[in-house]
Amino acid sequence: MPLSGRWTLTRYLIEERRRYPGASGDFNALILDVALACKAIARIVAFGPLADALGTALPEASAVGGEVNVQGEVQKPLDVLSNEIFVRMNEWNGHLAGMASEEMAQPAQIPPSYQRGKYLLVFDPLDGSSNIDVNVSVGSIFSILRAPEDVIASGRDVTESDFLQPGATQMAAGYAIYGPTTMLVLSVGNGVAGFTLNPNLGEFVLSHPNIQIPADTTEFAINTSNSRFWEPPVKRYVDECLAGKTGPRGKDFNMRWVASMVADVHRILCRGGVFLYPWDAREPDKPGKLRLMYEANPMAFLIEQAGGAATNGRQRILDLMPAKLHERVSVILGSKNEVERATAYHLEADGKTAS
Ligand code: P6P
Repeated sequence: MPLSGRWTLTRYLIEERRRYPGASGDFNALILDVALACKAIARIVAFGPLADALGTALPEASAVGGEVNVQGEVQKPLDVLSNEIFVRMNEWNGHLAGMASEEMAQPAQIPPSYQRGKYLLVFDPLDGSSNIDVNVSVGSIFSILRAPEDVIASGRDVTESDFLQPGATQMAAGYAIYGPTTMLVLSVGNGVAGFTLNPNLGEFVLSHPNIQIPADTTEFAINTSNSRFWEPPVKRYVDECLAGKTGPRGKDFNMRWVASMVADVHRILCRGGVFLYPWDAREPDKPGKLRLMYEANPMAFLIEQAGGAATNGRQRILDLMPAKLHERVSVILGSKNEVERATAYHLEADGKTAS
């Protein structure tokens, strides 16, 4: 039985590993390196504009995997610097066949001086970074896939197509949220656990052992300034929420929009809710704003593992077959009954019925 407030992330991973007696420990070690990268980013984010003035060094990053090429000062945009931290703190560990990130057009190869492993790491190193300047919570999102068998066997360079796997194949997904506290929220396929960074120990300590999302909610999250660009089923769903007790829902709703996906999803994991970033007519050629591989898929994995649902309005997000590494997708995720209702409205509008 996980002991909240007592187990570290390491203890949790070791206990989870008991389900796989033949496991080598590589998977756990990779997750711990990802967690270390998040701790390094948390430290930089915490200094905000002061980091530049104080020339804050990056001890964690510079001590691991060679020189950090920004001389320790946060003089680069934080999201680019966060990307470099993820790459530097994972490229050397021998567990990865390759990496892909929102900040890199092409996948990153593991340098020939390092051993290559069997996993692929996909990440958005600093999501919501536009909120940094106004001190609103931001986060890092990550997803771990198994590399194709021929990549593992040959140790060859990875290509974009090696990453194009449906979200249902993820072996783990999680995010770090840099807020009043720094937390790591993780699933290795057996539910969702939340860890709070103990600043005195520098350890992620289990604080939310088994996160579950209520099937119903009275809270929705969407950027309503886009309402004139929405499809009719989105408008119908949101208008019914706004009508509250006076409308077909018969109950009042509350609205939240942080404009930082990690913060909005974290709130939903903690107390329920539904998050929508649908297609809109502003850029009709784009299926949505959010990215499938390193935003929607990891978040959908967590949400489903916590008993929620996640669709693109018509299909389960984790079933979608990616065609491009940086492709975008519409996202409706959160409390199961609300996601199913909003999805049913889309299918009804298409002349179909929910399966
Ligand atoms: P908007 C942040 O830039 C982000 O990618 C997500 O974290 C967030 O949910 C969304 O965009 C906010 O978008 O259009 O409301 O600024």
